[in-house]
Amino acid sequence: MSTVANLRIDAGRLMARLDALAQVGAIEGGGVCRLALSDEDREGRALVTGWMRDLGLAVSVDAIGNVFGVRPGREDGPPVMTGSHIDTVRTGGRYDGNYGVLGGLEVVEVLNRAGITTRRPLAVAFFTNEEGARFTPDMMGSLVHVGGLPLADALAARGIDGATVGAELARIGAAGPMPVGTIRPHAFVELHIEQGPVLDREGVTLGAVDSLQGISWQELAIAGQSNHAGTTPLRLRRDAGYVAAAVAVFLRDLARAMGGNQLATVGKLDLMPNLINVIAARATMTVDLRNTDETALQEAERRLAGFCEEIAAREEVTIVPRRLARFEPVVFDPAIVALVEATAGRLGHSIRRMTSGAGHDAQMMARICPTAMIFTPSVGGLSHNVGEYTRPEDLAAGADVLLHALLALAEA
Ligand code: HGY
Ligand code: MN
Ligand code: MN
Repeated sequence: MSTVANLRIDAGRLMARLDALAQVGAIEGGGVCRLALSDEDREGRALVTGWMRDLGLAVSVDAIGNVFGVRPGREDGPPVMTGSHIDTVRTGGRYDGNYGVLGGLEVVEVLNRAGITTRRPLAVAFFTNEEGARFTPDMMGSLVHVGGLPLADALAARGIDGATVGAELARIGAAGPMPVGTIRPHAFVELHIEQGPVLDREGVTLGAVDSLQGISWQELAIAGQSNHAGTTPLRLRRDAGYVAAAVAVFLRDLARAMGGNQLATVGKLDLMPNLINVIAARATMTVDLRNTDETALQEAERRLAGFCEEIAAREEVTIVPRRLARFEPVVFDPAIVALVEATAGRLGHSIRRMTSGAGHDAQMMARICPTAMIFTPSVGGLSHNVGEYTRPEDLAAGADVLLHALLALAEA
Protein backbone atom coordinates (compact mmCIF):
# COMPACT_ATOMS: atom_id res chain seq x y z
CA MET A 1 0.00 0.00 0.00
CA SER A 2 1.46 3.40 -0.96
CA THR A 3 2.36 5.54 2.00
CA VAL A 4 -0.32 8.02 2.80
CA ALA A 5 2.04 10.95 2.42
CA ASN A 6 2.65 10.05 -1.22
CA LEU A 7 -1.02 9.88 -2.11
CA ARG A 8 -2.05 12.26 -4.88
CA ILE A 9 -5.30 12.75 -6.70
CA ASP A 10 -5.68 11.66 -10.32
CA ALA A 11 -5.92 14.89 -12.30
CA GLY A 12 -7.25 13.14 -15.40
CA ARG A 13 -10.14 11.62 -13.45
CA LEU A 14 -10.97 14.96 -11.84
CA MET A 15 -10.91 16.76 -15.21
CA ALA A 16 -13.05 14.03 -16.77
CA ARG A 17 -15.75 14.48 -14.13
CA LEU A 18 -15.55 18.27 -14.41
CA ASP A 19 -15.96 17.98 -18.20
CA ALA A 20 -18.85 15.52 -17.88
CA LEU A 21 -20.72 17.69 -15.38
CA ALA A 22 -20.06 20.78 -17.51
CA GLN A 23 -22.10 19.14 -20.32
CA VAL A 24 -25.20 19.49 -18.12
CA GLY A 25 -26.50 22.94 -18.97
CA ALA A 26 -23.59 23.63 -21.33
CA ILE A 27 -23.81 27.01 -23.07
CA GLU A 28 -21.86 28.75 -25.84
CA GLY A 29 -18.25 29.53 -24.90
CA GLY A 30 -17.65 26.56 -22.62
CA GLY A 31 -19.79 27.83 -19.77
CA VAL A 32 -22.72 26.40 -17.86
CA CYS A 33 -26.28 27.50 -17.13
CA ARG A 34 -27.61 25.31 -14.33
CA LEU A 35 -29.90 27.52 -12.24
CA ALA A 36 -30.98 26.15 -8.88
CA LEU A 37 -33.86 23.64 -9.10
CA SER A 38 -33.99 23.87 -12.88
CA ASP A 39 -34.16 20.82 -15.17
CA GLU A 40 -30.40 21.17 -15.61
CA ASP A 41 -30.00 21.08 -11.82
CA ARG A 42 -32.07 17.89 -11.72
CA GLU A 43 -29.79 16.34 -14.34
CA GLY A 44 -26.65 17.51 -12.54
CA ARG A 45 -27.93 16.13 -9.24
CA ALA A 46 -28.59 12.74 -10.82
CA LEU A 47 -25.10 12.61 -12.33
CA VAL A 48 -23.29 13.58 -9.12
CA THR A 49 -25.33 11.34 -6.78
CA GLY A 50 -24.71 8.53 -9.27
CA TRP A 51 -20.99 9.10 -8.90
CA MET A 52 -21.39 9.20 -5.11
CA ARG A 53 -23.10 5.80 -5.16
CA ASP A 54 -20.51 4.38 -7.57
CA LEU A 55 -17.89 5.40 -5.00
CA GLY A 56 -19.73 3.51 -2.26
CA LEU A 57 -20.95 6.60 -0.42
CA ALA A 58 -24.19 6.43 1.56
CA VAL A 59 -26.29 9.20 -0.02
CA SER A 60 -28.75 11.22 2.11
CA VAL A 61 -30.93 14.06 0.87
CA ASP A 62 -32.60 16.55 3.21
CA ALA A 63 -35.84 18.52 2.95
CA ILE A 64 -34.23 21.48 1.17
CA GLY A 65 -32.46 19.20 -1.29
CA ASN A 66 -28.98 19.30 0.23
CA VAL A 67 -27.18 16.05 -0.72
CA PHE A 68 -24.60 14.32 1.51
CA GLY A 69 -22.45 11.36 0.48
CA VAL A 70 -21.01 9.74 3.62
CA ARG A 71 -18.00 7.39 3.74
CA PRO A 72 -17.80 5.31 6.95
CA GLY A 73 -14.77 5.66 9.20
CA ARG A 74 -13.17 3.16 11.53
CA GLU A 75 -15.20 4.90 14.23
CA ASP A 76 -18.69 6.43 14.16
CA GLY A 77 -19.32 10.09 14.95
CA PRO A 78 -19.44 13.44 13.16
CA PRO A 79 -17.80 13.30 9.72
CA VAL A 80 -15.09 15.51 8.35
CA MET A 81 -17.00 17.17 5.52
CA THR A 82 -16.11 18.85 2.26
CA GLY A 83 -18.33 20.08 -0.55
CA SER A 84 -19.81 23.09 -2.30
CA HIS A 85 -22.60 23.56 -4.85
CA ILE A 86 -23.54 22.46 -8.38
CA ASP A 87 -26.01 25.20 -9.22
CA THR A 88 -24.60 28.02 -11.34
CA VAL A 89 -25.49 31.55 -12.41
CA ARG A 90 -27.04 31.90 -15.87
CA THR A 91 -23.72 32.69 -17.55
CA GLY A 92 -21.57 30.57 -15.26
CA GLY A 93 -18.28 28.81 -15.65
CA ARG A 94 -17.65 25.10 -15.19
CA TYR A 95 -15.55 25.35 -12.02
CA ASP A 96 -17.56 27.59 -9.62
CA GLY A 97 -18.93 25.16 -7.01
CA ASN A 98 -18.65 22.07 -9.21
CA TYR A 99 -14.90 21.88 -8.59
CA GLY A 100 -15.32 21.69 -4.82
CA VAL A 101 -17.86 18.87 -5.04
CA LEU A 102 -15.92 16.85 -7.61
CA GLY A 103 -12.65 17.49 -5.78
CA GLY A 104 -14.28 15.86 -2.77
CA LEU A 105 -15.36 12.87 -4.85
CA GLU A 106 -11.82 12.54 -6.22
CA VAL A 107 -10.50 12.41 -2.63
CA VAL A 108 -12.92 9.55 -1.92
CA GLU A 109 -11.79 7.68 -5.04
CA VAL A 110 -8.11 8.00 -4.06
CA LEU A 111 -8.86 6.62 -0.56
CA ASN A 112 -10.99 3.81 -2.00
CA ARG A 113 -8.24 2.75 -4.38
CA ALA A 114 -5.61 2.98 -1.64
CA GLY A 115 -7.76 0.86 0.67
CA ILE A 116 -7.69 3.53 3.36
CA THR A 117 -10.43 3.88 5.97
CA THR A 118 -10.08 7.06 7.98
CA ARG A 119 -10.72 7.18 11.71
CA ARG A 120 -13.61 9.61 11.34
CA PRO A 121 -16.24 9.27 8.62
CA LEU A 122 -15.85 11.56 5.60
CA ALA A 123 -18.69 13.34 3.82
CA VAL A 124 -18.96 15.09 0.46
CA ALA A 125 -21.91 17.46 0.17
CA PHE A 126 -23.55 19.76 -2.30
CA PHE A 127 -25.95 22.39 -1.04
CA THR A 128 -29.07 23.65 -2.74
CA ASN A 129 -29.12 27.11 -4.35
CA GLU A 130 -25.76 28.49 -3.31
CA GLU A 131 -25.81 31.11 -6.08
CA GLY A 132 -29.02 32.92 -5.16
CA ALA A 133 -29.33 33.89 -8.84
CA ARG A 134 -32.87 32.49 -9.15
CA PHE A 135 -34.02 32.39 -5.52
CA THR A 136 -32.66 34.59 -2.73
CA PRO A 137 -30.94 34.47 -0.33
CA ASP A 138 -27.82 32.87 -1.72
CA MET A 139 -26.19 30.01 0.18
CA MET A 140 -29.82 29.03 0.90
CA GLY A 141 -29.33 25.28 1.42
CA SER A 142 -26.36 25.62 3.74
CA LEU A 143 -28.05 28.51 5.60
CA VAL A 144 -31.05 26.26 6.27
CA HIS A 145 -28.67 23.43 7.23
CA VAL A 146 -27.09 25.54 9.99
CA GLY A 147 -30.40 26.90 11.24
CA GLY A 148 -29.98 30.40 9.84
CA LEU A 149 -33.19 30.28 7.80
CA PRO A 150 -36.34 28.32 8.70
CA LEU A 151 -37.12 25.59 6.18
CA ALA A 152 -40.64 26.98 5.68
CA ASP A 153 -39.25 30.40 4.76
CA ALA A 154 -36.85 28.83 2.26
CA LEU A 155 -39.59 26.73 0.68
CA ALA A 156 -41.74 29.85 0.31
CA ALA A 157 -38.99 31.89 -1.38
CA ARG A 158 -40.24 33.07 -4.79
CA GLY A 159 -37.76 33.18 -7.65
CA ILE A 160 -37.21 35.79 -10.34
CA ASP A 161 -39.46 33.68 -12.57
CA GLY A 162 -42.30 33.50 -10.01
CA ALA A 163 -41.81 29.87 -9.00
CA THR A 164 -41.30 28.98 -5.32
CA VAL A 165 -38.45 26.86 -3.97
CA GLY A 166 -40.94 24.37 -2.53
CA ALA A 167 -42.76 23.90 -5.82
CA GLU A 168 -39.52 23.56 -7.80
CA LEU A 169 -38.05 21.08 -5.31
CA ALA A 170 -41.19 18.98 -5.76
CA ARG A 171 -41.19 19.41 -9.54
CA ILE A 172 -37.66 18.09 -9.98
CA GLY A 173 -37.96 15.60 -7.12
CA ALA A 174 -34.99 17.08 -5.26
CA ALA A 175 -36.38 17.16 -1.72
CA GLY A 176 -35.38 14.26 0.50
CA PRO A 177 -36.60 12.61 3.72
CA MET A 178 -33.73 13.68 5.98
CA PRO A 179 -34.60 16.53 8.34
CA VAL A 180 -32.48 19.62 7.64
CA GLY A 181 -29.42 20.05 9.82
CA THR A 182 -29.11 16.36 10.64
CA ILE A 183 -25.42 15.92 9.82
CA ARG A 184 -23.27 18.05 12.12
CA PRO A 185 -19.69 17.86 10.81
CA HIS A 186 -16.56 17.57 12.92
CA ALA A 187 -15.00 20.07 10.51
CA PHE A 188 -15.68 21.48 7.03
CA VAL A 189 -13.16 22.37 4.30
CA GLU A 190 -14.38 23.80 0.98
CA LEU A 191 -12.28 23.74 -2.18
CA HIS A 192 -13.21 26.53 -4.60
CA ILE A 193 -11.78 28.70 -7.35
CA GLU A 194 -10.90 32.21 -6.15
CA GLN A 195 -13.09 33.93 -8.75
CA GLY A 196 -10.96 37.04 -8.31
CA PRO A 197 -7.58 38.29 -9.62
CA VAL A 198 -5.29 37.92 -6.57
CA LEU A 199 -3.66 34.49 -6.96
CA ASP A 200 -3.37 34.76 -10.74
CA ARG A 201 -1.84 38.23 -10.57
CA GLU A 202 0.67 37.21 -7.88
CA GLY A 203 1.51 33.87 -9.49
CA VAL A 204 0.62 32.01 -6.28
CA THR A 205 -0.87 28.53 -6.70
CA LEU A 206 -3.21 28.32 -3.71
CA GLY A 207 -5.11 30.47 -1.22
CA ALA A 208 -5.59 29.64 2.46
CA VAL A 209 -8.89 31.48 2.95
CA ASP A 210 -9.07 32.91 6.46
CA SER A 211 -12.12 35.15 6.11
CA LEU A 212 -15.05 36.09 3.91
CA GLN A 213 -16.55 39.54 3.44
CA GLY A 214 -20.00 40.80 4.44
CA ILE A 215 -22.82 40.67 1.87
CA SER A 216 -25.89 42.94 1.65
CA TRP A 217 -28.44 42.23 -1.09
CA GLN A 218 -31.59 44.28 -1.58
CA GLU A 219 -34.17 44.95 -4.24
CA LEU A 220 -35.37 48.54 -4.85
CA ALA A 221 -38.88 48.90 -6.29
CA ILE A 222 -39.12 52.38 -7.83
CA ALA A 223 -42.53 53.69 -8.85
CA GLY A 224 -43.09 56.83 -10.92
CA GLN A 225 -45.51 57.51 -13.73
CA SER A 226 -45.42 56.42 -17.34
CA ASN A 227 -45.82 59.27 -19.75
CA HIS A 228 -45.08 60.25 -23.32
CA ALA A 229 -41.36 60.61 -24.08
CA GLY A 230 -42.06 63.34 -26.61
CA THR A 231 -44.61 65.51 -24.90
CA THR A 232 -43.66 65.47 -21.23
CA PRO A 233 -41.40 68.33 -20.10
CA LEU A 234 -38.63 67.40 -17.65
CA ARG A 235 -40.30 69.25 -14.77
CA LEU A 236 -43.40 67.01 -15.05
CA ARG A 237 -41.58 63.72 -15.24
CA ARG A 238 -41.69 61.06 -12.53
CA ASP A 239 -39.18 58.91 -14.31
CA ALA A 240 -38.43 55.57 -12.60
CA GLY A 241 -35.84 54.75 -15.27
CA TYR A 242 -33.87 57.93 -14.61
CA VAL A 243 -34.00 57.36 -10.83
CA ALA A 244 -32.73 53.78 -11.23
CA ALA A 245 -29.84 55.04 -13.31
CA ALA A 246 -29.09 57.75 -10.75
CA VAL A 247 -29.00 55.13 -7.98
CA ALA A 248 -26.55 53.03 -10.00
CA VAL A 249 -24.27 56.04 -10.56
CA PHE A 250 -24.54 56.99 -6.88
CA LEU A 251 -23.47 53.48 -5.87
CA ARG A 252 -20.34 53.51 -8.02
CA ASP A 253 -19.41 56.94 -6.64
CA LEU A 254 -20.15 55.72 -3.10
CA ALA A 255 -17.87 52.68 -3.43
CA ARG A 256 -15.10 54.86 -4.87
CA ALA A 257 -15.55 57.51 -2.14
CA MET A 258 -15.63 54.97 0.70
CA GLY A 259 -12.59 53.15 -0.62
CA GLY A 260 -11.25 50.25 1.41
CA ASN A 261 -12.93 47.06 0.29
CA GLN A 262 -16.33 48.63 -0.45
CA LEU A 263 -18.03 47.18 -3.50
CA ALA A 264 -21.41 47.96 -5.03
CA THR A 265 -23.11 46.26 -7.95
CA VAL A 266 -26.40 46.75 -9.79
CA GLY A 267 -26.74 43.40 -11.53
CA LYS A 268 -30.42 43.30 -12.35
CA LEU A 269 -32.60 46.18 -13.62
CA ASP A 270 -36.08 45.80 -15.11
CA LEU A 271 -38.08 48.74 -16.44
CA MET A 272 -41.81 48.80 -17.00
CA PRO A 273 -43.13 49.12 -19.67
CA ASN A 274 -39.55 49.05 -21.07
CA LEU A 275 -40.44 50.82 -24.33
CA ILE A 276 -38.47 53.37 -26.27
CA ASN A 277 -41.04 56.16 -26.20
CA VAL A 278 -42.54 55.67 -22.72
CA ILE A 279 -41.15 57.19 -19.56
CA ALA A 280 -40.71 54.20 -17.22
CA ALA A 281 -43.50 53.90 -14.67
CA ARG A 282 -41.56 51.37 -12.65
CA ALA A 283 -38.02 50.16 -12.18
CA THR A 284 -37.02 47.09 -10.17
CA MET A 285 -33.33 46.84 -9.44
CA THR A 286 -31.00 44.83 -7.24
CA VAL A 287 -28.17 46.23 -5.14
CA ASP A 288 -25.25 44.03 -4.03
CA LEU A 289 -23.07 45.75 -1.40
CA ARG A 290 -20.01 44.02 0.05
CA ASN A 291 -17.28 44.91 2.50
CA THR A 292 -14.88 43.03 4.75
CA ASP A 293 -15.72 45.58 7.46
CA GLU A 294 -19.21 45.30 8.94
CA THR A 295 -19.29 48.88 10.21
CA ALA A 296 -18.39 50.20 6.75
CA LEU A 297 -21.00 47.92 5.15
CA GLN A 298 -23.66 49.37 7.44
CA GLU A 299 -22.46 52.87 6.54
CA ALA A 300 -22.86 52.06 2.84
CA GLU A 301 -26.39 50.79 3.47
CA ARG A 302 -27.22 53.95 5.42
CA ARG A 303 -25.86 56.25 2.70
CA LEU A 304 -27.80 54.42 0.02
CA ALA A 305 -31.01 54.74 2.05
CA GLY A 306 -30.35 58.47 2.49
CA PHE A 307 -29.80 58.95 -1.22
CA CYS A 308 -32.99 57.07 -2.05
CA GLU A 309 -34.98 59.25 0.34
CA GLU A 310 -33.56 62.42 -1.18
CA ILE A 311 -34.00 61.46 -4.85
CA ALA A 312 -37.48 60.02 -4.28
CA ALA A 313 -38.60 63.39 -2.91
CA ARG A 314 -36.86 65.34 -5.66
CA GLU A 315 -38.18 63.17 -8.51
CA GLU A 316 -41.61 62.49 -6.94
CA VAL A 317 -41.26 58.75 -7.09
CA THR A 318 -41.50 56.12 -4.37
CA ILE A 319 -38.64 53.72 -3.63
CA VAL A 320 -39.44 50.61 -1.59
CA PRO A 321 -36.42 48.53 -0.51
CA ARG A 322 -36.74 44.77 0.13
CA ARG A 323 -33.91 42.90 1.87
CA LEU A 324 -32.85 39.79 -0.08
CA ALA A 325 -29.79 38.62 1.86
CA ARG A 326 -27.61 39.95 4.65
CA PHE A 327 -24.52 38.18 5.98
CA GLU A 328 -21.85 39.67 8.22
CA PRO A 329 -18.17 39.05 7.50
CA VAL A 330 -16.93 35.62 8.63
CA VAL A 331 -13.58 34.58 10.11
CA PHE A 332 -12.61 30.94 9.43
CA ASP A 333 -10.98 28.57 11.90
CA PRO A 334 -7.34 29.57 12.40
CA ALA A 335 -6.23 25.98 13.08
CA ILE A 336 -7.72 24.72 9.81
CA VAL A 337 -6.35 27.71 7.91
CA ALA A 338 -2.92 26.85 9.32
CA LEU A 339 -3.42 23.19 8.37
CA VAL A 340 -4.24 24.17 4.77
CA GLU A 341 -1.18 26.41 4.65
CA ALA A 342 1.15 23.75 6.11
CA THR A 343 -0.26 21.05 3.84
CA ALA A 344 0.34 23.16 0.74
CA GLY A 345 3.89 23.80 1.90
CA ARG A 346 4.52 20.11 2.50
CA LEU A 347 3.25 19.33 -1.00
CA GLY A 348 5.50 21.99 -2.47
CA HIS A 349 2.83 24.49 -3.56
CA SER A 350 3.00 28.25 -3.03
CA ILE A 351 0.11 29.54 -0.91
CA ARG A 352 -0.97 32.80 0.67
CA ARG A 353 -3.64 33.77 3.17
CA MET A 354 -6.53 35.73 1.77
CA THR A 355 -10.13 36.71 2.23
CA SER A 356 -12.98 35.64 -0.01
CA GLY A 357 -14.83 38.25 -2.01
CA ALA A 358 -17.49 35.74 -3.00
CA GLY A 359 -20.01 34.09 -0.73
CA HIS A 360 -19.66 30.36 -0.12
CA ASP A 361 -21.39 27.53 1.72
CA ALA A 362 -18.36 27.47 3.99
CA GLN A 363 -19.43 30.79 5.51
CA MET A 364 -22.57 29.06 6.76
CA MET A 365 -20.84 25.86 7.92
CA ALA A 366 -18.50 28.06 9.97
CA ARG A 367 -21.49 28.70 12.24
CA ILE A 368 -21.60 25.05 13.34
CA CYS A 369 -18.08 23.64 13.03
CA PRO A 370 -14.43 24.60 12.47
CA THR A 371 -14.28 25.61 8.81
CA ALA A 372 -11.87 26.99 6.22
CA MET A 373 -11.42 27.11 2.44
CA ILE A 374 -8.80 26.36 -0.20
CA PHE A 375 -8.66 28.61 -3.27
CA THR A 376 -7.11 27.98 -6.67
CA PRO A 377 -6.39 30.76 -9.16
CA SER A 378 -8.93 32.10 -11.65
CA VAL A 379 -7.10 33.12 -14.82
CA GLY A 380 -7.64 36.83 -15.37
CA GLY A 381 -9.77 36.87 -12.21
CA LEU A 382 -12.76 35.97 -14.35
CA SER A 383 -15.82 34.23 -12.90
CA HIS A 384 -19.60 34.26 -13.26
CA ASN A 385 -18.57 34.35 -16.89
CA VAL A 386 -18.36 31.51 -19.44
CA GLY A 387 -14.66 32.31 -19.80
CA GLU A 388 -13.96 31.22 -16.21
CA TYR A 389 -10.75 29.13 -16.30
CA THR A 390 -8.35 27.48 -13.88
CA ARG A 391 -5.30 25.52 -15.07
CA PRO A 392 -5.56 21.74 -14.57
CA GLU A 393 -2.31 21.66 -12.63
CA ASP A 394 -3.74 24.24 -10.20
CA LEU A 395 -6.98 22.28 -9.91
CA ALA A 396 -4.93 19.19 -9.08
CA ALA A 397 -2.82 21.08 -6.53
CA GLY A 398 -5.93 22.29 -4.73
CA ALA A 399 -7.44 18.80 -4.68
CA ASP A 400 -4.19 17.31 -3.35
CA VAL A 401 -4.19 19.81 -0.48
CA LEU A 402 -7.84 18.99 0.17
CA LEU A 403 -6.97 15.26 0.24
CA HIS A 404 -4.27 15.68 2.84
CA ALA A 405 -6.08 18.30 4.91
CA LEU A 406 -9.14 16.02 5.14
CA LEU A 407 -6.89 13.06 6.03
CA ALA A 408 -5.26 15.05 8.81
CA LEU A 409 -8.64 16.16 10.20
CA ALA A 410 -10.08 12.66 9.92
CA GLU A 411 -7.19 11.10 11.83
CA ALA A 412 -6.62 13.84 14.46
O1 HGY B 1 -22.79 35.98 -4.67
C1 HGY B 1 -21.87 35.24 -4.34
O2 HGY B 1 -20.86 35.69 -3.87
C2 HGY B 1 -21.98 33.76 -4.53
O3 HGY B 1 -21.56 33.45 -5.84
N1 HGY B 1 -23.31 33.28 -4.31
MN1 MN C 1 -19.41 29.24 -5.77
MN1 MN D 1 -20.91 31.71 -7.85
